Amino acid sequence: MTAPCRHVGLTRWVEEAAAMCRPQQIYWCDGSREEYDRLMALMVESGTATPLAKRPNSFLFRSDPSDVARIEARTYLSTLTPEEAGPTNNWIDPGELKKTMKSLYDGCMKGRTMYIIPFSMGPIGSPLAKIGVQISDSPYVVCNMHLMTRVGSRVLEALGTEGEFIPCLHSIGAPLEPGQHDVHWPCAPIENKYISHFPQENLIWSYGSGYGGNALLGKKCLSLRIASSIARREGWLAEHMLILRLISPEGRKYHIAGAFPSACGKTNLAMIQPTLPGWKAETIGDDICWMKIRPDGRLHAINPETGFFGVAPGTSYRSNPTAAEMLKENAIFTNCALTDKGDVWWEDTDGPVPKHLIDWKGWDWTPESEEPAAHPNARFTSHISQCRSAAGDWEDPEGVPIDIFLFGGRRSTVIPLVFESFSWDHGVFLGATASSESTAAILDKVAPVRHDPFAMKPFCGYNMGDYFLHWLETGDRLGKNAPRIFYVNWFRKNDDGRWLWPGFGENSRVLKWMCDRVDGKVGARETPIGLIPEEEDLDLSGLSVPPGDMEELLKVDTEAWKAEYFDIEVFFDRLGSHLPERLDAQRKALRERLRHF
Ligand code: OXD
Ligand code: MN
Repeated sequence: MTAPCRHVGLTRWVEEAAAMCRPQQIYWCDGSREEYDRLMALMVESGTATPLAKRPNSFLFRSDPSDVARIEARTYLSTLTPEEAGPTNNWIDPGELKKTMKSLYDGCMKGRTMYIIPFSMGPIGSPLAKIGVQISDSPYVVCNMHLMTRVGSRVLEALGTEGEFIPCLHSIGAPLEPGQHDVHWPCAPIENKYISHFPQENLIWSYGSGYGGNALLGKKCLSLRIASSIARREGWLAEHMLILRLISPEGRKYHIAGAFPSACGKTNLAMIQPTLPGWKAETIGDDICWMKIRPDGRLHAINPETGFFGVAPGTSYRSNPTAAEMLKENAIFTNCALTDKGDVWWEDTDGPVPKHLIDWKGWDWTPESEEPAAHPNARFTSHISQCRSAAGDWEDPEGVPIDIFLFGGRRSTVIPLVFESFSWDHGVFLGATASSESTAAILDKVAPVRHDPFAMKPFCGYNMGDYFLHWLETGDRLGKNAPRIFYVNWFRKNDDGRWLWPGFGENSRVLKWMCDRVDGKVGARETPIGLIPEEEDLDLSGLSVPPGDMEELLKVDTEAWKAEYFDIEVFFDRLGSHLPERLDAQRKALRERLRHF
């Protein structure tokens, strides 16, 4: 196909990539519905996609068992010096990394089509949006990008002849020789997978994986790793946060941005159905949030994506009725199990466990089988237009003004249900010291509890210490307009392993306390770790929590916090001279408060 593109720089980059990767053909994506249907039909014909009889226009994919999640050990931040990447990123010298990857890219698209996917993160033309162009040899990636971003000709038009774009080169790393039979999920072996970022050039090179954040390069690679480094230079924030609007019975709107590591219920919270009478919630985004200080002096947020790439296991009418409805049609499923009636299934969904399934690896499965039927990181992809809780103005190019920041993680002990920071600096300290128990969204084995500052450990595109400083300085610029900062933990358990808090829609009670704090309507008790509600400050009407559980949920166990404190100290020490003094002061202040409590 001849290039529909008048942009000399883009045309040249595509020609260079084609000369290196040597595809059989080049195809420029127009982003149309017809294109989506045609590529899906091709994948059904080749056996890669299974149409689902029970869900109109929905398809199941099964990946290679080596390609099921983000691989942090194969993800690189190739800044000029290791110090710029900092101790939380994997670093390789850019020259060396490019040399290795060029030899992998050499001829890697033989026998395949090279798709050129122009895309916009953020509404086209928004002052907060960025344009990227992904080159990929995966039609699965093209279809997912259609749902997750704004793809095609209208992006090329916005780019014009010399607009700025972020080049994203992706190959599954599985050339096809003439006559060679293709497999259902071609990819490269683990040791040849590279997800590489070159922040100095705003460049992304990904090789060997076709899965999720490794391959849909607009998401984690562009919108978080590269965007966070651009945001630091340009004075804004690119964050791993959901965006939620809460509306009180009186019609007052509160905007919440929340950072949680993957598999901490972020999508569920973004689609919460408040149980408190009269309260409503609207979804603006479930994963990524770009924020800029606008002329009103407040921090405005947009969701740069257009869809959800959510974890399927655990999604049900109980945990997330909005998602359960959303997935009834027009969805892509990856690594879920298949029922005999042509539906998808996963662990912890509604209804009885089927007597027979085809599991995510394509094998027969029965309830006696030892392994789960769906992979724990099985995913759904769905466009936001399918989501009944999506705010009518979710795409407003000006974004929404943020009132509240939430940090959190999955911790069965120690961390109370909710507390508020004493100040902006203390709030940044809470974000910086956030931790969570390990999840299935990453392939690598990690410690049972790991520090995941701002839920950005895998996604921060520069030195984490400098990132903390950027947050502190953003607070200085916001002054009295700075959002309030809270920390939550929905995942506390008692000694017998029973959940202490019902979670899901009931979390609205905790969110209401925050809104009331913003409006100065409700009190809090000062503790060494922050401001905690008294039981009577929370609206618990109509909720029956077993006696003693609320006390446990709102308790500060000083001895356990002293142990927690030492972990923080060890983590902060790793940042060396990049740890901002103001955060070190927060650390010392916590130590003093714990000592005197
Ligand atoms: C995600 C993640 O997939 O954070 O959103 O892992
Ligand atoms: Mn995420």
